[in-house]
Amino acid sequence: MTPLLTSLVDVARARDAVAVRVGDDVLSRGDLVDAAGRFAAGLAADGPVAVLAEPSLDTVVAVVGCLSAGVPVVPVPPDAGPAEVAHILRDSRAVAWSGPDRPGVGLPPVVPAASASRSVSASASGSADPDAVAMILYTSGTTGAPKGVELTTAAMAAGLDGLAEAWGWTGDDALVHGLPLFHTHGLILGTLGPLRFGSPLHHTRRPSPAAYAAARGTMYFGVPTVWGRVAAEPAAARALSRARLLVSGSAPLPVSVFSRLAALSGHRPIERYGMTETMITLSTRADGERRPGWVGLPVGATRTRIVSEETGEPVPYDGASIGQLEVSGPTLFSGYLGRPEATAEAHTADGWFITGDIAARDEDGFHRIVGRASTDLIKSGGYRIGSGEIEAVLMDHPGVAEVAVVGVPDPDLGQRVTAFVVPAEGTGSGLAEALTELVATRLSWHKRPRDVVFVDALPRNAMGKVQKKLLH
Ligand code: MCA
Ligand code: AMP
Repeated sequence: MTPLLTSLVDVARARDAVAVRVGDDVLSRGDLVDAAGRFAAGLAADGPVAVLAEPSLDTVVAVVGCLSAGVPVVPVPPDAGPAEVAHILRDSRAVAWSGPDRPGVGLPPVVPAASASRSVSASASGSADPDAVAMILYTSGTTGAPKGVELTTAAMAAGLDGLAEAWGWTGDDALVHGLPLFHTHGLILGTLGPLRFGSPLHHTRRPSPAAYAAARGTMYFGVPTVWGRVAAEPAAARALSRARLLVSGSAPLPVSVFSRLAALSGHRPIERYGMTETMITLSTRADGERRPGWVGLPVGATRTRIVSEETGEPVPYDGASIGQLEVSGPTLFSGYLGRPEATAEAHTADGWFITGDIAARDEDGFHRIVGRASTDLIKSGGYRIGSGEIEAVLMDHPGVAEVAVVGVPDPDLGQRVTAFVVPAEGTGSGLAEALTELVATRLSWHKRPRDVVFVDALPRNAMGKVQKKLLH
């Protein structure tokens, strides 16, 4: 088993080199290993640790500390409201809390020890069980509260190595991004990746065009919303011409953004596709074709197949025939924490993971993502948001008689969370603002409806089921 944070194993080499920079705060390789060792030594129990995942050096230290101690990390979104935080803590059975105190958390804080009794370099070199769950990421489904996706060290390592091979990612790279540290993109690819390959990370706190332009990196990560904003600021986009690779993922990159970015920066962006449950499974390559609207070839040992939704049979690989995308390989999650039925439902009888995305593949193995099978999963700004969890919160408001939440196309965010509401009788003004506020404070800021549309009735079919495709 290759260690996960390989670059930290031989930390004596280049102790003073920069490992991570967040905004203006910098941590050297040596200081990161020491601080993570003290964090690990301060862990009183062996269970999962909830880490408030603000973009900060403290978050990086906590994550590396947990990994080196062999306890699962549970990243908590910093904008999560009390209901969402309570759900994550309860569901994950976290035993300790890392980060600024929050009302209602009720877990003992991690107090780093005065000295490191556990060696990060030793654990990074593979003493921890590669098949043990190392990370639990909470992600939305079509119904109910977010589920905990269990990822092993082995899955994360395989996922990162596949990307290194596809992108030519080495210790000579310097990575820049400003993505949240509670999802696969910003945390596993964007933080553990640099620590595995020894390429310093510069996290810009926010993924703004100005911050990307001011940073000096060889490789930049962004979600399509970020690239759309960069492409809209020609000076910022031109400043990225000195980079080696611009990488887009987490949602579809509009062809117009691809073209504009290419024209301004001289780089045709790499597009890659993945899921919290699977790591990144498809990507174009640094040394290969980059085709707008297409997400490329299987990464590493990943295998894909596309099956007809009607017949369950494979569709022809002609670039046009579409079906459900299924994947298998060493980067898959080990299950939804405590939900064996949901885990089983997400897999075929022969063990392939059903992504829920609709795709096509051409004769050369290139893949194109066409959309999602369900209207109940929304992608807004690269965040995956389940309509069911938002509907449940909105139904709790006395002013709401009926509600349906959908993603409406949006030029900046890809999709905009939109709530169609049948108001209860006698409801006064200010309801739209109250509903937005309710979701923002109970769940997360990024899950709040951007629009609330009042309607007399929701469109329903003969069975009484809301026809979300008619709402836009
Ligand atoms: C933000 N604001 C707030 C709060 N949070 N105000 C009050 N309370 C809050 N809690 C304010 C900000 O200060 C800002 O105001 C305004 O809201 C908008 O903030 P901004 O961050 O620009 O938000 P946005 O425009 O809504 O978001 C765009 C974004 C964001 C920055 C691109 O959506 C984002 O970070 N997306 C990344 C999602 C991601 O990483 N997904 C990966 C999932 P002002 O402008 O006045 O300052 S992993 C995955 O998908 C797989 C595996 C994969 O393939 O990668
Ligand atoms: P999450 O688990 O939050 O990472 O969301 C995964 C979902 O994001 C996938 O099921 C896709 O619907 C979407 N997604 C990720 N990358 C891409 C991409 N490059 N193109 C289109 N959709 C994407």
